[in-house]
Amino acid sequence: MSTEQTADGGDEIAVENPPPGTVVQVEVPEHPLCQPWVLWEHKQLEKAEDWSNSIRKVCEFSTVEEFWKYWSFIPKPSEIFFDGQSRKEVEGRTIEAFSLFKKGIRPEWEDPANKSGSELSCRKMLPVDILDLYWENMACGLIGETVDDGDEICGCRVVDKGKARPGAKTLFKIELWMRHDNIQIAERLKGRLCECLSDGEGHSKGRSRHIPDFEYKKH
Ligand code: MGP
Repeated sequence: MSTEQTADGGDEIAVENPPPGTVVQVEVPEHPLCQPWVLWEHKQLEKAEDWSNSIRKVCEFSTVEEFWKYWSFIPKPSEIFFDGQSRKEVEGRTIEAFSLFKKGIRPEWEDPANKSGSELSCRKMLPVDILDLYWENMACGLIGETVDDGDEICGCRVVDKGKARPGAKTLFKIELWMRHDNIQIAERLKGRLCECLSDGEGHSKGRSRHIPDFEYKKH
């Protein structure tokens, strides 16, 4: 028996002298996340409709591979949020926010994990490609546990705050929700979050870097 590396240089696999020309099927174990996460969508509410009706669970995942499998099928904010002309419908629904939360925590203030918590939020007219980048970087930073070194974060949201009438300005909100109302913890997480968000944001001529500025508030 010999061992070979997988194409991505990852885990070694055992190969037991296959005859030449044989297609060898190998099961490479998936890479578990520290904990399972759930992605939610929030549809645009009709007037007087209850907030909790706006929330729908989209998927849950507990490995890196599952995350990317779902992520590549979920619309990017730029594909559906207000772009200065309209919001785009997804299967008859207009989505105005996505939330990514640890499994077991609903993306609402009323959940016991959020009730006495707080949030960092950044409300900005970001170019849509930067919005997509921030959303993906934030998701990866949370599920990869690079932003939080404890269990302070409950989840995050990306919200379309545009007025959704032709000609109106685009406006988006990025939020990080925390378990506690503690400004010192929030400041620490904010530093790491800002670093994480702009990862991969190139400088092109005539375009300055977007510095996300976060405000802290208790729920
Ligand atoms: P928001 O999207 O958090 O925006 O909530 P913000 O910054 O509070 O206000 P705005 O000026 O941008 O509109 C918008 C509205 O959605 C709130 O005023 C609530 O009516 C409702 N809402 C939002 N959240 C996150 C919750 C929640 O967790 N629970 C309930 N019950 N209502 C919520």
